[in-house]
Amino acid sequence: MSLIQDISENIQLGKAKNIRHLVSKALEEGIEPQKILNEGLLTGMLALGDKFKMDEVFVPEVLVASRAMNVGLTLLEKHLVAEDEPFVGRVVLGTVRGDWHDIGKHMVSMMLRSVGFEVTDIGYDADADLFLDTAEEIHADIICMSALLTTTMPSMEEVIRAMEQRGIRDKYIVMIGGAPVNARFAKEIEADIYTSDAVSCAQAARKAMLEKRGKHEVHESENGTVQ
Ligand code: B12
Repeated sequence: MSLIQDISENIQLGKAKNIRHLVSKALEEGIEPQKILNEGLLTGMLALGDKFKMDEVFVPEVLVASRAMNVGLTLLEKHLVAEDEPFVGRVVLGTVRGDWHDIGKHMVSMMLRSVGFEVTDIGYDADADLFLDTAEEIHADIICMSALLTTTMPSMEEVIRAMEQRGIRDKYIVMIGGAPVNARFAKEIEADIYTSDAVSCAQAARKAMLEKRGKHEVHESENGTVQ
């Protein structure tokens, strides 16, 4: 069995210690971090997801696999996240109220940091107040919400409605994502941006920040405050 297949198998078995060892070994052998992530860790997690759907495995097995997955992601982090990217902006990132899925969020965090964002991760099961208090506290530019359950998608809308109630809707760019979310839902709840994966999330966030900066500068010079 190849090292990559071994990683995928050990994710499915939830063997965090083995994952630590195998991912380190794969890196030492010069295997691309992106390949370890996509073909090893993610392939294993998604294969287990299929077994979960077919009732061949249950929540406890998936939970231990998720822990092993997050161990692997943490090991890959310093190889995937460039340290020297210039600062682009601040993001508050969390999985919404009622939802415990955090693997996709972990990947989104890594990719945002790799293009120069400072990310404050508020964890999972995060309610509207936690998102908004944190955004205000750290002077965020973007609020990023993740949901993996159809039943927790309405929690995303709660955050947007709470922003309106606080009169701060226009202060932040709102991005949403996660497997059941789509562009139509984003439009429906008036989120600004939806993308389907962590890489496109980081690209779209960066583009949105550059546009926001551009608009801000034009607006300020129209008022004569900035030359
Ligand atoms: C792991 C897992 C769990 C673990 C989570 C542990 C953890 N630490 O995350 C545990 C065991 C806790 C769990 C529990 C449950 N789960 Co679950 N789980 C999964 C599983 C197998 C994998 C999810 C995953 O990590 N995918 C891999 C990541 C990388 O993908 P991702 O999250 O989609 O993220 C990518 C993109 O979506 C995007 N993205 C993510 N977030 C964001 C945010 C932004 C802003 C942007 C732009 C993009 C973006 O970028 C990511 C990377 O590219 C899925 C099955 C599957 N195939 O997805 C089921 C699944 C999500 N679970 C499901 C269910 C039903 C449950 C339970 C209700 C089961 C139960 N009976 O108790 C509970 C709910 C618990 C709760 N309150 O949250 C269903 C959801 C069905 C639905 N449509 O609602 C699924 C689809 C399984 C199934 N087929 O039935 N689960």
